[in-house]
Amino acid sequence: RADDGYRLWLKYDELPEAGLRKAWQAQARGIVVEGNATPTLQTAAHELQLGLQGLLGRPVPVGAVPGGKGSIRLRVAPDPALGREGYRITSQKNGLEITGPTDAAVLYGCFALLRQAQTGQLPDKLSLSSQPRIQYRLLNHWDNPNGTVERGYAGSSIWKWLELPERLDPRYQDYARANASIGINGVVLNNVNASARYLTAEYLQKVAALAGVMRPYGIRVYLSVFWAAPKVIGGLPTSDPLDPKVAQWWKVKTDEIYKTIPDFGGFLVKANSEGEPGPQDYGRNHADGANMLATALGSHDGVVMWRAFVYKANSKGDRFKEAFEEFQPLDGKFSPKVLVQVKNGPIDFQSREPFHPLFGAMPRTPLVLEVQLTQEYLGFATHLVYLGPLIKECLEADTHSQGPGSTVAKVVDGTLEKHSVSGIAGVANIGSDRNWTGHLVGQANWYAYGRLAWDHTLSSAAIAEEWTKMTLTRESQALASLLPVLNQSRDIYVRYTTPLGLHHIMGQSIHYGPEPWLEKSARPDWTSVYYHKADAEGLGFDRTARGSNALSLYAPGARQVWSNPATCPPDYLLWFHHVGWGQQLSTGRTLWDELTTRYYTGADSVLWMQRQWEQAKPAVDPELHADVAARLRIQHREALWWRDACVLYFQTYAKRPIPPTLTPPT
Ligand code: GCW
Repeated sequence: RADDGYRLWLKYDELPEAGLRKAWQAQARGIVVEGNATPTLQTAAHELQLGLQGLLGRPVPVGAVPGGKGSIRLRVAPDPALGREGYRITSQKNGLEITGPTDAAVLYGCFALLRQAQTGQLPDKLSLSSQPRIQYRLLNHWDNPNGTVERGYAGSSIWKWLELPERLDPRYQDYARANASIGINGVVLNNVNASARYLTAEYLQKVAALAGVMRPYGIRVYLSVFWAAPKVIGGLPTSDPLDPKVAQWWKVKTDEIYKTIPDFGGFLVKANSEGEPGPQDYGRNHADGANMLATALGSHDGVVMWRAFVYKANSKGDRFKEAFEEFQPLDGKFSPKVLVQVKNGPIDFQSREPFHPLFGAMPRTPLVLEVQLTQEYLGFATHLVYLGPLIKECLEADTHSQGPGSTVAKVVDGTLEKHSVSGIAGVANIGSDRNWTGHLVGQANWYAYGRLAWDHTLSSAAIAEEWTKMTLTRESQALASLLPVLNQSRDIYVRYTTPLGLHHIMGQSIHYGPEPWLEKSARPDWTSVYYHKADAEGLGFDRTARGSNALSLYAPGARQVWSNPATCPPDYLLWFHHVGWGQQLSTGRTLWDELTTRYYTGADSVLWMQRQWEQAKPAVDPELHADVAARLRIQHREALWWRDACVLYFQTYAKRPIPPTLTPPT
C-alpha cells in the first residue's frame, strides 16, 4: 500500500504490535465529552476518535461507555497550573481523563494522547501535563492572491481565493488539524509583501470563510497589511500614520474586520523594507506606524506584529546593523498591543547565522522570533535539511543581556524581560503538492517548528525521533539509520555550501545554487563579494572595531565569544573576521585547508546520507522512500556543484592547491 505523504504525521495506521494494541483498546472503549460540547470539544472528540479507530483497528464510539470502564473523558476544568492552553492527561479508576482550562487545551491534550500511541508508548499509568511557553505560535504564509507563493517550493498556494467563500477545499481542514496537533494557534494567510486586496470587503468574506474552518481547531487568522492601503483602496491622498484621516480609515476598517471575523488575530506588517511603503515615507518611524494600528485595534482582542526585517540600499553601511539601528532606539516607544518580529539572524535566514543582536537589546518590547521553514537558502525542496538544530541553535544562543543564561528563548518566551505576551513565527513551507512540503523532510520542519513553539526546551533530536516514528517507521534498526541523517543534515548542508561562517554567496535573486563571484547587482548588498570579501590576503567580513564593528551591537558576554579570531568558534569565523588564507585555525588546519576540507567532506556526506537512507528501505513505505532517494541524488549532484564552484572561485584568490588528501586519484 503506497503512501503519497498527504497524511503527514497523522497517519493512524493500525498499531502492528498486538500487545500494544490490546493495552490501548482496554483504555479506549469510548470517548465521553463532559459538560458543554463546544465546537472545539466536539472537534477534539472527533479527532481522538478518528485517530484511535485507525490505530486500534476497531470502532471507538463517542458517548457513554456501558459499565463506564475504559472510557476517555474530555473535560474543561480550571487548572491554575496550566495557563490557558495547557492540558493534563491522567489515569483514573475508570479510564483516562484529558482536562484543560479551555476547550482548545483539551484538543491539544487529545493530540498528545494520540502521539503517545503513535510513538508506541503504553497507556498504563499515564500522567502527562504540558503547557505552551509561548503565547502566539504562528505560521506566516508568503502566499499571494494569484496563487503563487513567494519563496515557496511545494507547488502553489493552498488558499483558493477565487473559489472562496463559497467552496471550502477539504484541504483547509486537514491543514487546521495538522497545525492543531502541534499547537499552532495562528495563521497569517498572506505574504508580507502584501496586496491591499485582502482588506477589501470582498476578500474579508473569503478570509472569514477560512477563519470558520480554523476556529474549531483553536486557530485564529491574521493578515499582512499593505501600508499604503488607505491610498490604494481607501481613496485617501496619503497613508501618513499621524494623519487623523488615515488613523480613522484604519479604525473603521478594523471594526469592519472584527464584524466579519470576531476572533481575528491581528496584523503583520513589513514596512520600509525592500521597497515596501511605510511610515518613513512621511518622516515617521516604525513606532508611529505600529502604534497607530494598535490604536485602530482598540479594545478588539488582536495584536500588531511589526517586522524588524528592514534594509535599504546602503553603500557604506553593513546590512548586519540596519535593523538594530532603526529599532533599538525605539525600545519603550511601542504600545502594549505591538510585538516586534525579528528574524533569527541579522542578515536573512542563512544556513547559519549568529543570533540577531536585537534579542536582549529591546527589553521593553516583546520580540517575536521569526524562523523560516521554507528552505529559501537551504536547498528549496531538493535538499534534505532538518531544521530542528538550526532553530534550537538560535533559541539556545546566549545574549548575555542580563548576564549569562539570558538566552534568546527566554527573551522570546517573555520570562527574561517579564512580558505578559510572547510570540514566535515560522515562514511556512506548505503548498499544493500532495505531500504539502515538496520534500518529505519539509514535513519534519513544519512539525519541529510547532513542537518547539510549544516547548522550546524539547530537544531537536527527540522531535526528529517523534516525527520519524509517526511518519516513517518505528522499526529500531531503521530508526538507527534514519535519525543520524536528520540530525546531521543541517551541518552537512552548511559544510558544502557556506562553511566557516560564509554567507549570502548563493545565486542572485533565485537564491539557489552557488554564485560567489557575483560583483554587480542593483545594490551592493545584493552581491556576494560584499559578504565574503575574498582577496589575495584572505576571506571573511571584518565586523570587529577595525571593520564594520557590528560586534559592538552585542552585549559584552556574547561579543567576547566571537571577537577574537583565535578563539571564535570556526562555525562563525568568517561572519566576523577577515582571515588570512594561510592562517592556522583552532582545528589545526590553515583557513584554506579547513575550507576545502569542509566543502569536500560535506559533499561526500551526502553519499553517506544516501547509504543510510537505503538501509532503512525495508521499513519505509516504498513510494516515500523512492521519492526521498531521488531527491538525495539531486542533492549530491548539487553538493558537488556548490563544492566545485566555491572551491575553484576562492582558489583564484587563495592561489593554493586543494589538499591532495581531498582529491583521491581517479
Ligand atoms: O528572505 C527575503 C526574501 C524575500 C522576503 C523577505 C522578507 C517576503 O528573499 O522574498 O520577502 O526576505 O522576509 O520580507
